[in-house]
Amino acid sequence: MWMIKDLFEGLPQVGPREEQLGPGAWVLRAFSLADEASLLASLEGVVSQAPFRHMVTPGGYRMSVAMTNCGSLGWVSDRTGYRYDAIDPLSGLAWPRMPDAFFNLAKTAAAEAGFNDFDPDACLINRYEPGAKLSLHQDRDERDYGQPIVSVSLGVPAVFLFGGLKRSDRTERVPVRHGDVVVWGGPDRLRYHGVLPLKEDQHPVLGRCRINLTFRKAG
Ligand code: MD6
Ligand code: FE
Repeated sequence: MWMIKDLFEGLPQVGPREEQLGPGAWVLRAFSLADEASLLASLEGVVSQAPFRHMVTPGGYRMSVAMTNCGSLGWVSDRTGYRYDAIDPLSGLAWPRMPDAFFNLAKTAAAEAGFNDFDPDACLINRYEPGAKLSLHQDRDERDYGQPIVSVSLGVPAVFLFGGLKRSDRTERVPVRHGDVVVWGGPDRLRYHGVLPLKEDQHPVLGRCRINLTFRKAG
C-alpha cells in the first residue's frame, strides 16, 4: 500500500532545528547527522567488544530492549537491582572506552541546550527491534542530577513519550528520527519518559532496528 511517508523517503532531511519540550529539555533535530559515519563505525567497534544482551529486571522480566554500554561506567540490571558498574558482567572486563566521536557529540549537544559543563562517563546503548518498548520511568540512578542527559536516536523512527515529574502526569508524544538528539536537565531532569513499541520499518544501514545512545554522568 502507498503511504505518505514514501513521498519523503530519499529526500535529504532538512538541517538542524530545535524544539523546546520544557525549560531544560530540547529536541535537536538532525543534530548528529553530520557525524553519522563516525558514530556508526564507533558503534560497531563497541558492540564487537561488548555485544548487545537482554538484561533482566529486578522483578525477573527479560527486557525487550537489548543493551550494552561504553565509558568508564555502564548501566546494568539484574535480579539484585539497577546500578552502574565499571565491569561488563558478560565478559568480566571493563566496558569499552567511550569513542571520541560519542564523547564530542554528547558535549556539543549538551552545550547547544545550555549545559556547558556536561562530563559524560557513561553511554548506555539501547537496541530496539520491532515491538520492543521502554515503559515510563525516571533516570535516577546517577549521582548528580545537576548534570543533563543526552539521548541520540539512530535507525528506525520511534515515538518518545515525555511525561512530567509524576508518573500519572500526561505524556507528550515526540517522534524521534535518525540523527535527532534529545537533551534534558535542570528542572526537567527527573521527568518520566519512555518509548512506544517500535514499528516494523527499514533503515538503510541499521535494518529493522532503532539504536539509542544515552549519555550520562553517572559517577
Ligand atoms: C530511548 N531513552 O530513547 C530510551 N532516558 O531509547 C531513555 O530512557 C532516556 O532517551 C533519559 C534521557 C533520555 C533518554
Ligand atoms: Fe531513561
